[in-house]
Amino acid sequence: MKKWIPIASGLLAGFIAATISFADFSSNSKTETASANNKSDAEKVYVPFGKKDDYYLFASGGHSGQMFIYGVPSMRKIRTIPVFSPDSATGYGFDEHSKKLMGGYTWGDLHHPALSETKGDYDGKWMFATDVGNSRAAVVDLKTFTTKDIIKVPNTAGPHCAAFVTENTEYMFLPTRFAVPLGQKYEKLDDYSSKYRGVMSAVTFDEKNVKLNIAYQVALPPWSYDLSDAGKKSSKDWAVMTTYNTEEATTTMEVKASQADRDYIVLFNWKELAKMVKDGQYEEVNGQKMIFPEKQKGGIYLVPVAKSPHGVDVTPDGKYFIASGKLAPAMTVFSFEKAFKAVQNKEFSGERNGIPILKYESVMEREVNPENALGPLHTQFDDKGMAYTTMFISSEIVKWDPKTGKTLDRVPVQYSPGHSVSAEGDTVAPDGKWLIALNKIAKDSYLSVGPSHPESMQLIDISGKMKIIQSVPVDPEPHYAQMIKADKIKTIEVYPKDPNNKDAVYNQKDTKIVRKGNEVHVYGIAMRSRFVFEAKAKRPDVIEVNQGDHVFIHLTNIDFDEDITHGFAINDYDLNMEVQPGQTNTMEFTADKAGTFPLYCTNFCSALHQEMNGYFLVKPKQ
Ligand code: K7E
Ligand code: CUA
Repeated sequence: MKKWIPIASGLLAGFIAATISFADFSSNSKTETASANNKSDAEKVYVPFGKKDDYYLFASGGHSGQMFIYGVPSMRKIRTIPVFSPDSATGYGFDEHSKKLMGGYTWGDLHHPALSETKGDYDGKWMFATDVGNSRAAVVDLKTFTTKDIIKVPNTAGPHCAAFVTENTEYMFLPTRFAVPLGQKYEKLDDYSSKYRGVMSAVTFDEKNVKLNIAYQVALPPWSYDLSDAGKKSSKDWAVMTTYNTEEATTTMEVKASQADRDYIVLFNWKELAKMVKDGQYEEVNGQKMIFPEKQKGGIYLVPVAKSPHGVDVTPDGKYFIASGKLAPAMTVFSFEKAFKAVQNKEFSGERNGIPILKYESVMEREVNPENALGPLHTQFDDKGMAYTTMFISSEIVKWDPKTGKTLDRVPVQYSPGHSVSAEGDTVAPDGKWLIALNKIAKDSYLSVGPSHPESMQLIDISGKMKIIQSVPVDPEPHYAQMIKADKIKTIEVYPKDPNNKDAVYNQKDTKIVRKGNEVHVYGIAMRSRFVFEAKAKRPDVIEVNQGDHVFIHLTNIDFDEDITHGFAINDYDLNMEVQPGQTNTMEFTADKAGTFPLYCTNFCSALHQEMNGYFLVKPKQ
């Protein structure tokens, strides 16, 4: 293995320069090459054809705006779920429903997928995610693996610090990475400290109506909120989030936001905040209920932490939260119990922006500093409560005991892991068995595809001494992932008939083309291997409109057979959508181009798929 020092990250370059003198990077090069190198390793990841994987892995697609589904342990990629970006394969972002969901945006930056939980355990029903790029939140239905709702989160810019759900999915919290003036109106950067805010949104999910809602927001100081986690068991009413740039720098952040020796973890009691809102202790800001901690006191505290922290993770037993300082080579274990006592006894060392600061010594349990481990970012847990922390700079995973701070094991990864994910890792009862390192750099790992390489995911067997047994490339960018037992997810085979859907047509004889002025509504059917738009017409598979008409094509797939999906594309009209078995979907557009345009099924559905086409005729304006 080559010696490798990650100098690509601007954020960390200064730190590397400062620490290079004592960093022993050669320790990695002495370690055996971390690859699967014998038959028994290969057998562990081999899932023979016909057999299925034990776990689903939901990997964030970062700035692809999508989510990727893998099977574990085979690490076979199964599917892409488009969430915040359009996807021409499925027509996501082209059909009416998804176009509306996208809200006019064409990309997203999805960092942290979060499965819904019941009693602190993944329940396999829903998946949540947020978009750092365009400040949105989304929910994916795991019966169909499709995005069901997206909301724009006002007053915020870049909800990176999310989504992490509370024990029974009461809330997910969306604190933002970037501070902006409320409503993102123009304010001078010289007025940053007085006019800018970092806002935390508490989002609820209405399962019955499949709707996300913003319950309330908190106008926090103008700092960057980075990662959060919800409490568990005895700490279940609480949540924690890391924050950096408490220096309130407005330029050259990489230097100026790293000056203070300490930043903070924000510790808050969401039940108390909800009660404040119920009691009317908030102000209305751009339609949102906003708590201002300097005026509406209580429920929020600051815990000092080593400078520029990144991840914060609550242990499965809910007793501790562990912060990782990306610029300090240490993990800090804090005790919830100690924090509650410190709150009760008002053991404060001061306050900032009206938020009391708890005394560091009153809350800190221990500082953990594994030898030569650099750049700790995120921590996961196994079935015995042991912690696994990714080391971005020294490119390794360190296993350690939160109760003693003792280092137990370490394994080099290729290279620069951000997060890692363990099986059922964010629940009150992780499975152990597997850990996957989500690496930022994969050079040397796969066939070269030019100057830029994919990211990588390395599967690590953690049942004994940690060992990498598989490595797969992954598209940008796996920030975080969650791994859930496969049998918890119950997908449907076909969409059931929906008698209340006015756009659905289930019988060929009911197909019709309805004209109202310059609006044309097509109620059509897709079936193996033809389209029927109007059964009684001379050519049932042809749609004819006038130039300038506003066209709605409602299409129902009446093949109630698992996996018989049809597509619907109009040549040169830049339009494509899919209809899954039993599904009705609508495409809306203006027929502004006159001419003759073939329409066809894009999803290979039968031996006569190539015959599944027709014409879209647009009569020119006189
Ligand atoms: Cu560390 Cu966005 Cu969770 Cu990437 S974040 S690594
Ligand atoms: Cu329907 Cu191809």
